[in-house]
This record gives sequence, C-alpha cells and structure tokens, in this order.
Amino acid sequence: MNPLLKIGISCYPTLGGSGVVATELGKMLAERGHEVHFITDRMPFRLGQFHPNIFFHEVEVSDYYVFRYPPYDLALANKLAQVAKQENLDLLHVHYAVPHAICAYLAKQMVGQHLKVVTTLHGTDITILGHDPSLRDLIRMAIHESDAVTAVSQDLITETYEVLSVEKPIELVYNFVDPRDYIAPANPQLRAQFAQPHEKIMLHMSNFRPVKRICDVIDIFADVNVQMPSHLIFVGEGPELAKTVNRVKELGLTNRVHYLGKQNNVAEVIGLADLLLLPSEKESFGLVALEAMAAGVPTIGSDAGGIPEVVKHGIDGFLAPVGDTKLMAAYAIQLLSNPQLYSEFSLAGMQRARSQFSAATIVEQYENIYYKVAQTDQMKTSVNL
Ligand code: GMT
Repeated sequence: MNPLLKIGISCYPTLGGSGVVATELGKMLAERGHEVHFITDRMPFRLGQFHPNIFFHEVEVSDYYVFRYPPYDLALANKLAQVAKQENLDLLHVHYAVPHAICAYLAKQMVGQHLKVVTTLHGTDITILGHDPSLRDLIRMAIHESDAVTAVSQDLITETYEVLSVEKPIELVYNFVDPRDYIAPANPQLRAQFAQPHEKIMLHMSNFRPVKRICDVIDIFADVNVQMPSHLIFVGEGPELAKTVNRVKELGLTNRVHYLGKQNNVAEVIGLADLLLLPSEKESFGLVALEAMAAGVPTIGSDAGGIPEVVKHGIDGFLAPVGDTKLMAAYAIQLLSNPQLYSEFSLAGMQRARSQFSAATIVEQYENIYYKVAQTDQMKTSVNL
C-alpha cells in the first residue's frame, strides 16, 4: 500500500534536458496515480495530451513600470506558495537550482515546514552558476535547505561537493527514457529525404551553446564525409547556430548539412540517424545520448563530465578526449564501416537504456525519495501501486 501524493513540479518548460526530464517525470507520476501540478512560466513543451492528474499553473510576472527587470523569481516563489496552499501539496520537486530551488525555499517559508522540497541538480546550475559570485551562496543555501537533493550523475555530485563545499547528502538519480517512445521502427521514406541508401547520417541535437563544441561536430563530420559519403542533421537552435552555418559554408558542405530547428518528436528524428555526435566540453549527463541509445543509435562523443556514465566506451558508443575530433572521426568510421560491430553497439545501447535508465526504475527512485521526505499523516489517499 503506497500513498498517493500531490506534487508540484517547477522547471524550465521549453528549454533543454532538465525541462524534458521534469516533464516526462510528471507524466509518469500522473500515470502512477499521483496528482501533478506543473508551476512554470509556460506550458512544458513535452506535456502532450490531456491527463486528468496533471494540472498547469502559469507564473505571471508583474510588469510594473518601476521594475528595470521583471521579477520572475519572486512571482515564481509566490505562485509555488499559492499553489501549494490551494492544492494542499505534499511537496515541490524543483529542477535546476536557479531560480527554482531558491524560489521553493521562499515558498516553503510562506507555506510552512510541512511543504517538502526536493531539488534536482542538472548541470550548469552547479558547473557554471556555482562559480558565479552573484549566485553561489544562494545556490548553496537552497541545497542545504532542501529536504532532499538529487543529481543526474555521479560526476555532478562530485563536482557539487567540490565547487560549493556542501555537506548535504546528494542522491544519484539518473535521467531516464520511456522505452514506449522508441518502439516505432525507423522510417525509411523519411530517411530517403536526407540521404541515398549508401550514405550515412550523423545527428547533433542541442541548444547550440558554446559548451556543445559545434565546430567539433562539423570537423568530425567533415572527416567522416571524406571517406564515407554522409549527411549531417542538426536539431535545435541557439547562440552558436549562425557561426555553425558559416563554418559549414566555408567548408563547402552546405548541401550535406540539414538544419531542422527545434523538434518535438525526438524519437522520430533520432531514428533517421546512424550516429549521434556529442563532443561537448562538459555534460553532466547528456540526455540526448540516452535518447539515441534507446533508439539504437550509438554515440560518438567526448569523455567529459557524466557522459561516460551514460555511454559505455567500446560497448555502446565511443568516447575520446574533448577536442580530439580526429579520434572521434576514426571511431565513427570504424563503427559505420563494420555492420557487425554497429549492430552489437546498437543492441547494447537499446538494452542498457531499457534496463539501467528505464523510466519505471528511475521514477520509482524518485517516489522513494518523496516518501522519505513527505509526512505520512499528510498523505491524502492510499492505493496499491
Ligand atoms: O545545465 C544546462 O546547461 C542545461 C541543462 C538542460 O536543461 O538541458 O542541461 C543539463 O541537464 C541535462 C538534463 O539533466 C543534462 O542531460 C545535460 O548534460 C546538462 N548539461 C550540461 O551539463 C552542460
């Protein structure tokens, strides 16, 4: 007999892996009978169909003329507290420390200690913002004041202890994929729109920030293309996109590179590709590598941060030191020119995505954390899960 919970989730609704993980988690929790309240500035983009256990509360920010900067963080804290009181929430699960964990702390002060706060650290909230003197102490405080803190890789846990000298225990809860999203076979008609049958397709999907090292993606692709005619698909948008387009032009590769912009149906797009390229400078987890594994697409990437916890070098992908694009290209060629090895990698990735990173396992881990922090006497209903 496990009690059902009322859970508030706050995250970046339209950007990056942390928002995807938070949204998918909310959907899974709702399927398991919990009542889930998203408290965000926009409808999370992966929320999809109506679900009777999922509610959305929009954060509205005052635009009063004296404000030089709209006070989003205050509006979020206030909304978290309002929804928590109105809906009698058991807990808030906030994703990405800034500003969500800090706002949740404020909300807790407004609502009372019975409102529990679970904070999930995702990456640059520690690896970049944790070094920022204008935020560092606030992040540390929010971590200490959370009832439970999780991080998406062991590497991120280690770095959080190093960067912020926190004493709080941080639990490892990996990101996950829902295997049901990856059951459709790759669509050959769609693939034919990008490449001839004898050509290979490489994919890079990101928010095009400098940390992704898009120039390395292009260099790896250019090297592979010399030996094996290929196409490169870019999915996503961000600050490095214009530079990327110029570099591709300079190299005379424009007719081999396709820019799809932001896409919602990640599984279908990944299904087009033979390889995922992820040569990031830093990546606390690399959700896209897991999504690719789930679809049977091996990753060629860097051995940075938490990537080696997701992609097992020589088993379901190949990793090389950051910036070593020659080695990454050599690995890509090795894999693409050996069908036996390719199908072993592809299968191994699919299996690991469905065992170590399956939604069912990871969502249960989060539920156990919720049960640990939530007071049983405040739990509303009971069911058999
Ligand atoms: O931290 C960021 O830069 C953004 C964040 C996001 O919202 O996508 O990315 C981080 O969280 C993802 C989900 O847990 C991880 O898969 C990414 O590896 C991580 N990004 C970095 O560490 C650069």
